[in-house]
Amino acid sequence: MLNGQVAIVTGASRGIGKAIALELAKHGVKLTITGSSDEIHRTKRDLEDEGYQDIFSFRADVTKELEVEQVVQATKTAFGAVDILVNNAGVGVSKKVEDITVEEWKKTFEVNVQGVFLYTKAVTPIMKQQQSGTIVTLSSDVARYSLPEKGSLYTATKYAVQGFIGSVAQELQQYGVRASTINPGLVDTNFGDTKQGEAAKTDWLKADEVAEAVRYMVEAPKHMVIDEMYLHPLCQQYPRT
Ligand code: NJP
Repeated sequence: MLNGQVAIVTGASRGIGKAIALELAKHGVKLTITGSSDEIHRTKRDLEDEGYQDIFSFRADVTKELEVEQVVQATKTAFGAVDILVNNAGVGVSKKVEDITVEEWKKTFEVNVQGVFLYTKAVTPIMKQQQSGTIVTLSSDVARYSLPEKGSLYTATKYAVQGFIGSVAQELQQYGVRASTINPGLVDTNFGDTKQGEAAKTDWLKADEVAEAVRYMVEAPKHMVIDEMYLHPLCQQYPRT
């Protein structure tokens, strides 16, 4: 069902984004992948080593409007469409509120919120013209259950993302365009200042499990929208609301 479709995946240098790129490639999706470092080209090479083709990698910062527009236009020119956008790039800051600097506040909002806005804005005219498209944004479980400690900044960005996508979804549904969030709990990656594979993270979700959930969302029949998907490891405690 996804075979031949075209996707842009942001933040695919490693972690969840790289796993999403691999999962979509396995299902025949043509890919544009981005990251802000040259590591993104390694992801392309790794995918090609596994036999996948039709992959463009761009070193492009999600906070820079011009770079975002170039990525989206280059994708449309090369592949003729943009069927799927996965807003995955994100950063985490874990600090007590009194220790957060204004620079950290702005930077985190720029990547986690403005980056989602810029890519969503850039693909919208294309998807409206196509009368189809799916936008999946990596939000977080913290968008419902605020992080209890050192999490105010990160939590604030994901609440913003949740509100933005919730509104965009309603704006675009009349054009056949779907917009959703996926809201994982703890995932074993190098996110923030953590290290993938640490012993304490053995029972956390794995990046490829989140990637499978993203694929399930984009593969849903065109008349069906999965608005949000919350998933978390069984070991993670939640305040249930
Ligand atoms: O993070 P990590 P995850 N422009 O740090 C890229 C959410 N999430 O995979 O720029 C473009 O391994 C960076 O590439 P590079 C989380 O909020 C996670 O765990 O080349 N790209 C890298 O590829 C985030 O939205 C957990 O260094 C930029 C990628 O982003 C998403 O899942 C829980 C960039 C980050 O890879 C992926 O997180 C949760 C920029 N300016 C939600 N800045 C979790 N891990 O537990 C960074 O609820 N990147």
